[in-house]
Amino acid sequence: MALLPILHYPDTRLHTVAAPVTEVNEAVRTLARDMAETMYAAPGIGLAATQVNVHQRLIVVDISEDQSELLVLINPEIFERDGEQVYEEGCLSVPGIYDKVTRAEHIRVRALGLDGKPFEMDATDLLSVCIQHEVDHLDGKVFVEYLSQLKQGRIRTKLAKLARISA
Ligand code: QAP
Ligand code: CO
Repeated sequence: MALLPILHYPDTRLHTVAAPVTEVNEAVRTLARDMAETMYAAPGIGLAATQVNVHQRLIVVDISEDQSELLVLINPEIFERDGEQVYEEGCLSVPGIYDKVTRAEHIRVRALGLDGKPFEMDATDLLSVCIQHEVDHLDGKVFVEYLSQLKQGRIRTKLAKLARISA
């Protein structure tokens, strides 16, 4: 097991579009385990491979209170979206920043599991927000890009200052 370093906005590597996983092998399973460990240690409720500088389509999500409901989605595809909800989002790549984002209320998702087998699932509420947020990372998109240019500028300035202090 290993904790992986997380990229921080505005690192341009967060804008990389991830490539599909071509084979669910031991290396992919190890990556999923290390990502779950990294997410739980933070603690967080979702992490995309992009955030640990691996540009493959893999996300881990666990919205349970007690880290008991890990979901690993490989090559996730959201193929239905209905309704709207607003949720105050955060991101392990944008520490200390939280803001409201409007997304679909209900989604249907197709993905491969750790066994390499395809499955489909429904998600609503927080789980739906979390999956949409993480799939955005795989497409090179960070949640702050839904905010106004003014807010994005302020967030960049704040995180650049923090990065200088911790360097
Ligand atoms: C994405 O985010 C998410 O700023 C996952 O200092 C967030 O796990 C989806 C975190 C909200 C839906 C709703 C953020 C931890 C964790 C921070 C996270 C921080 C420490 C964020
Ligand atoms: Co995020």
